[in-house]
Amino acid sequence: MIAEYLKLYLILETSMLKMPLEQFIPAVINGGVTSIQLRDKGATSAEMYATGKKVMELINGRDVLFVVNDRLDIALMLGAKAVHLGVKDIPVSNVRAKYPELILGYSCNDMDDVRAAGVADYIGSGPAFPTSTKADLRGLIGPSGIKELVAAAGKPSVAIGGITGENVDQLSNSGVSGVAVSSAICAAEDPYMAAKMLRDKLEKF
Ligand code: TZP
Ligand code: MG
Repeated sequence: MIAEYLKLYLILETSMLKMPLEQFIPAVINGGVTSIQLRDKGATSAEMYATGKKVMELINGRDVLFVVNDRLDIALMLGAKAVHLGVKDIPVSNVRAKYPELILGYSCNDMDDVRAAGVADYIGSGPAFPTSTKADLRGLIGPSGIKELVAAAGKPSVAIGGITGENVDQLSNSGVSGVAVSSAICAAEDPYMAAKMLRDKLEKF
C-alpha cells in the first residue's frame, strides 16, 4: 500500500548532509524513514544518476520506496518504481499512459493542482510551514490548507515544507498519510535520531 510508504518520506538533498551517503542512508532507514526521494536540486544529470544508483544500492533489501523527483528520464534509467512530478513536469496522464507500472506523485499547492494531479497515486501538499529549502516556494497554506487539499484529492498524501519534530504534531488531524521532510533530517548532526523522533510522533497520528 502506497500510504504506508508515505509515513516518513525523506527528500534527499545530498548537499546538506553532514556525513557520507554510505553512513546517512542506513542511519535514516534505521530511524524509520519509509521513502527516499532523490531531489538534489542543481545537480547535473550525471550527478543525479550516480547518486541515485548509490542510494538504490544502499536501500537494497530494505522496504523503502525510492522516488526520483521531476526527472522521468533518470527514474527510468535507474529502474526506480516511483517518480514525483509537478506543474512544470511531463503531465501525469501522459506518464501514466506510457509507463502504467510507475508510482506517480504530484505536488499540490491549490485546487487547480489537485485537479491536475488526476490519476497520480499520491499528492504532496504544502508548504505546511515556512522553509528555505525550496527556491521557488509557493504560498504558505499551512495545516488547514493542507487538510482542504487532501480532502478534495481523496488520495494518499504527504504534507511538505518546513516540517520538524517541533511542529509535526500540528498536522495530526490534517488527513495526511505522513510527512515529507528534507532539512530536518538531511542537515541533522544525528540523522538517525532526527528520523526516529519524527517517526515516533507520526505513529501517534
Ligand atoms: N516542496 C515544497 S516545500 C519543499 C519542497 C521540495 C522543501 C521541503 O524541505 P524542508 O527542508 O523539509 O522544508
Ligand atoms: Mg518538482
